[in-house]
Amino acid sequence: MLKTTASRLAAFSAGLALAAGSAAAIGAATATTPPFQDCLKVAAANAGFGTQAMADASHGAPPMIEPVPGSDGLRSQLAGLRLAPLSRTLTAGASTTWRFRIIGCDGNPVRHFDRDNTKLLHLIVVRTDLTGYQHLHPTLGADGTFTIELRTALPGSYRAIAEFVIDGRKYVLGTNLTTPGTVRNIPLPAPALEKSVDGYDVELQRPAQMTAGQESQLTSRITRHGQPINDLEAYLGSYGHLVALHAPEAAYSHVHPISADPGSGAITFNTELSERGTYRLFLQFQTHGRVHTVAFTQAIS
Ligand SMILES: [Cu+2]
Repeated sequence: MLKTTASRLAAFSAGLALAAGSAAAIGAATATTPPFQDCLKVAAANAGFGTQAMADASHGAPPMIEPVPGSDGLRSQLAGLRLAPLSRTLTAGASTTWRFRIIGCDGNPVRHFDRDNTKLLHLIVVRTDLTGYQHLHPTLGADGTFTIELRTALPGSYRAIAEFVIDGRKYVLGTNLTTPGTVRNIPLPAPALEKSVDGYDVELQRPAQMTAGQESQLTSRITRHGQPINDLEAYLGSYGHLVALHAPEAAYSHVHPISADPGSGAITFNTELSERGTYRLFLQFQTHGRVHTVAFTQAIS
């Protein structure tokens, strides 16, 4: 708990320093991480993870793999794994080929990943003011190098957050990237329960009180011209994907959909957001082969 708080504070003050000026000087500013761990200790600590996923699958529900503790995306190292970027600098308004590896506790790139929601690795890229959200799927090369074309519209400091499964265990690691230039941070939009995107209106239904560390259900209802949509398509194996990022340090929670009614445009998620304060929720859904992304600011007490 103390370690978590310390690393969040470190990430927060790094964010403040960046907000004050150019993003060019970010360098190696990442959340503080515990020293690299011994492989045997890691294996012992991880023993038992993955059994829950198998139990869920045996009851006919989609397998839900709970992340390894500490998978909040604030760390670049966790449980013997390390997110290692080959570069950290992007270009405003242009595409940059970004490469990274997941280094195992033997010091070599991991080359075998389990598919999770149809993909080998899910990459979230977001500016530290939580604008410019992207959800991407890098290509894995035979040598364990992931490659993705990254395009950032605006200068600033970005978090790249990788979510992946190895040997039935899910991990979330993060790192900082920089798009040099003059940074103008955009204030977080006010909390709202209705947002529109690409001609769709999305209403978020939530309990009046959402408490940090307690499970609650969120339902998104999608309408078009005032009518519930009936053409929701599966995207990455489910009807909706919700990512919650805590402001301002972009601590990551992936939220599982628990039910969806594609004929009425309703998707329900089980959330357990661990921190008080403000979250930015990014909902993605697909219609007619196109993915739509809508974001909500929400307060958690
Ligand atoms: Cu993904």
